Amino acid sequence: MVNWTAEEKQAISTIWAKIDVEEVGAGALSRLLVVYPWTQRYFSNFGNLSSPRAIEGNPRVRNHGKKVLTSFGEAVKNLDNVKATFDKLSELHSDKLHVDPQNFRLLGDNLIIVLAATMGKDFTPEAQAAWQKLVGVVASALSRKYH
Ligand code: HEG
Repeated sequence: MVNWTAEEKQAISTIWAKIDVEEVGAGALSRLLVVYPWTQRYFSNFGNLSSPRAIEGNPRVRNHGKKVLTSFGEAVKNLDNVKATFDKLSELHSDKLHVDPQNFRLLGDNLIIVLAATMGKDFTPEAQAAWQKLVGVVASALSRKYH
């Protein structure tokens, strides 16, 4: 059970309200695929991923990034219940997609970097700390059904 302070909850929802889900979701997934190219293996049906420009301009990457961050938003709305919120999704990533759970952390790191770049001064150290905690909680919730 994770405990959130009122300040952490506030910091998370303040930033979330400012996020363009498509832009930030696409940015985080694109960076993941560029910085950690072995993550491309899960998206072999997405077409051209042969260069950073191809990845950033790939509509399927964009669409999937939006889908992932929209889903991430369920954690924002259910901060006290993130594990149960991602039960089914954890099963899917484990049993069907066979995604190495280490990649959830790498995606979280890239999300933080994109937030820092897009939010500028709004992404205070306190806001970063709360988001850093959130991406960790999401990664562990998604890793729960691996066995
Ligand atoms: Mg995953 C599908 C959420 C990280 C690879 N991911 C999905 C779907 C959601 C989702 C909502 C659609 C599920 C459905 O169709 O029912 N993913 C999600 C979250 C996070 C995450 C919330 C982390 C915050 N995913 C993630 C990572 C990888 C990955 C790090 C691989 C490096 N996801 C993946 C693949 C699919 C999904 C390959 C299927 C894509 C497709 O074929 O369309």
